[in-house]
Amino acid sequence: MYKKITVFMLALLAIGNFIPAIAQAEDVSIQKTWVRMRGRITQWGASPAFGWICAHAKLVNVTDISREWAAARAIWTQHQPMVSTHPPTENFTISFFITKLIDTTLVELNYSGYDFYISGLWNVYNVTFAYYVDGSGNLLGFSMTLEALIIQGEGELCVLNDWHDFQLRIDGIDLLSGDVIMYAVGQWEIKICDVNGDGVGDGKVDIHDLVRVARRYGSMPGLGSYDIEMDFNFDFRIDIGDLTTLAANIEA
Ligand SMILES: [Ca+2]
Ligand SMILES: [Ca+2]
Repeated sequence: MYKKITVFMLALLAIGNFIPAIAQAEDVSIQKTWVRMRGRITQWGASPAFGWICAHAKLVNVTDISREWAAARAIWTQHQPMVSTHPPTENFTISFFITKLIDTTLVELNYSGYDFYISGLWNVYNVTFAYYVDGSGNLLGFSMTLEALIIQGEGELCVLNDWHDFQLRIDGIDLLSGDVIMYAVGQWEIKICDVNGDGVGDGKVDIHDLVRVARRYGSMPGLGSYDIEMDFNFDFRIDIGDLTTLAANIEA
């Protein structure tokens, strides 16, 4: 009998120890922060450059354990703007550079003197498009060549001077830099396909975003009003693939 009581009391003690653990589990705090940044590339090493960079990130903190996600890509040329206001009248080529973050090491706000910071591995390519047009400026066809310059190079995107400037350092190429033209940091979800209102978005993906992307349908670097922010699959063309992605994300 004595043994039975002892066992029962030990069981109670064990339950007693277990209850606070459950109570603590209910105190889990989850904090989510979304970041969007878009910049204009103006400088590549000592030379002027023309292009854009865009980055999205999500920082999640679950009871002091951080998890991050980030996507970033950039496109730039050395000699010519990538947007054409008039249809081309003859065949032409355009050579440009692109980079894409392919693996993320660190994503932080207010880190080491920077307003926003992403480090990771980047691929860099030199891309050349040859466009064939008729006398009316209609695109008859094109060819693309892609030359890998850097594969999995270590690099970091740093936003500084109170979100005014950015620098993109990638091992093996010169420093890219320019101005931040838009950024958003919030506790609400910033959706990649929310691109209306000059790219700032309005918090939801709907017909307004679809119209904005559809207006750039068929545009490519150097041809029409190509916009990296709306080239969701980053295949250098705003086409049915991007519209399909947007349509799949439209909210009721
Ligand atoms: Ca929208
Ligand atoms: Ca595309």
